[in-house]
Amino acid sequence: MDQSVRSVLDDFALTADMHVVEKPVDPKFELGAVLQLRERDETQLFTSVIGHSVRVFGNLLNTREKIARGLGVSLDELPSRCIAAVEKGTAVQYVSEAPVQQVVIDSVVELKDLLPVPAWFERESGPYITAGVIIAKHPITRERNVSIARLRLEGGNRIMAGIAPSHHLAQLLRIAGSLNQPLEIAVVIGNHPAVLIGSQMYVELGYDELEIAGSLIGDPIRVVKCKTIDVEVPAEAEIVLEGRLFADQSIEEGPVSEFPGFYVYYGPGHAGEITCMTHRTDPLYHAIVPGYAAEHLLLGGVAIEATTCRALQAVIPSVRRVVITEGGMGRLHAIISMHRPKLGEGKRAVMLAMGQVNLLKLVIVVEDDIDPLDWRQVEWSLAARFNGAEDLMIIHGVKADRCEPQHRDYTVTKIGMIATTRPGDDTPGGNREPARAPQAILDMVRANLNEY
Ligand SMILES: Cc1cc2nc3c(=O)[nH]c(=O)nc-3n(C[C@H](O)[C@H](O)[C@H](O)COP(=O)(O)O)c2cc1C
Ligand SMILES: [Mn+2]
Repeated sequence: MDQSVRSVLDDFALTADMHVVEKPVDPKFELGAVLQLRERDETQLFTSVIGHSVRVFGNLLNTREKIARGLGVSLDELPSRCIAAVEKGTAVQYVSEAPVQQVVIDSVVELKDLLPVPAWFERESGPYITAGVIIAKHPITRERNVSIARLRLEGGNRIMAGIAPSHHLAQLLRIAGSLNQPLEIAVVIGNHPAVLIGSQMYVELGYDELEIAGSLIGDPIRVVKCKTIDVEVPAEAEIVLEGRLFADQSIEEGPVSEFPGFYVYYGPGHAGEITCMTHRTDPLYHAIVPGYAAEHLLLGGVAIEATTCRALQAVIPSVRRVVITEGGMGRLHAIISMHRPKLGEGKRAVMLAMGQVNLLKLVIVVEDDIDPLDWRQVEWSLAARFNGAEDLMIIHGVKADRCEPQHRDYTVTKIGMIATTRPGDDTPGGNREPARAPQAILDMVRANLNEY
């Protein structure tokens, strides 16, 4: 199958899920503002970016429907496909010729001239590459790691990478530093949805996220060796930057936006350089709004759902599904759907989920007779099946992630809400027996509803 993101854009265009912006736009703030104001609309393709010939697209995977479509599955199949991909990867396939190497620029003088990298928010101190999938190898085992981290352009060929210390990429950089080596990185821009989603899966260090990507689409990801470093990249991507990060050099970041939609102050980031760029003859540049915006939230959310659901199901088989909500910033709030949980089992699921994902702060457990993606139904569950005296969990002073917007000294209060039916409550004569027409009539009408 075609593993290019341009094939996905073409597919979206067929159903008017893509909009072409011909009006010239400034990559400084203006382009980002359009993407943000059209956060949940069609995918946007900017054909005239002031000062650049490279076209830019954004809001690619800004709905669950588009993520599913990009992976070639239905919306209903999306969760199980993601879980299956984490369970069993598909090894990459090595090729020697690659569209992403149609053009090779082996002396990078000024990145700002080469690429239309947007400046996003007023108080950030430079333009950021936000959809760069960074591929690096463990300095000793040579195992591959694939993840996204923001890269700020520092002038010339210099970059600053903002990487959470716990992420694998940061771990690899520390290992390289202990060996007095730089860490070679390939920054891949313009990726197929499978690579973007794969890059977000919470798996162990040493696990190659490109294998998850291959499994997501049932097709091994074709990779080609970089021109100047010992790293392989998806052959059908749009643009690759080859370079390295230096463990012993840092650059102060200043205010930077995060997924809650606020500025945060992380202090110094890692310094690096880009020394070679390869790309297709007419490359497309992917820009993801790096804040509280649907594409950023959903990419992480859909991946976190899969790994969390898998971890819960391993110990609580009645867990059916985990949804990480967009309102909860794609990181902080989860809905767990369970099939007729035993008394107390919902609370156990909440504790496991919070143990699994550091960021989770509010977890609501519902039954699998309602759709966890439909907030009206979740709220109905809270109204009908939740009793604050017994079903509310409040856990004070839990260690919080640095991104938690409410943290005090890096701790936060975590909340669990169990909105499920107590065993026995819904039996005939109980006070939560559902009122409905006879089942046979309901089934008959449902089957023939379009005749009425
Ligand atoms: C659009 C987008 C931007 C991201 N930016 C960053 C970032 O700047 N820094 C970071 O540490 N993680 C960032 N992430 C999250 C990581 O890519 C993600 O947690 C990944 O699973 C980490 O993988 P690793 O542990 O293999 O390095 C971003 C994710 C997305 C979807
Ligand atoms: Mn990893």
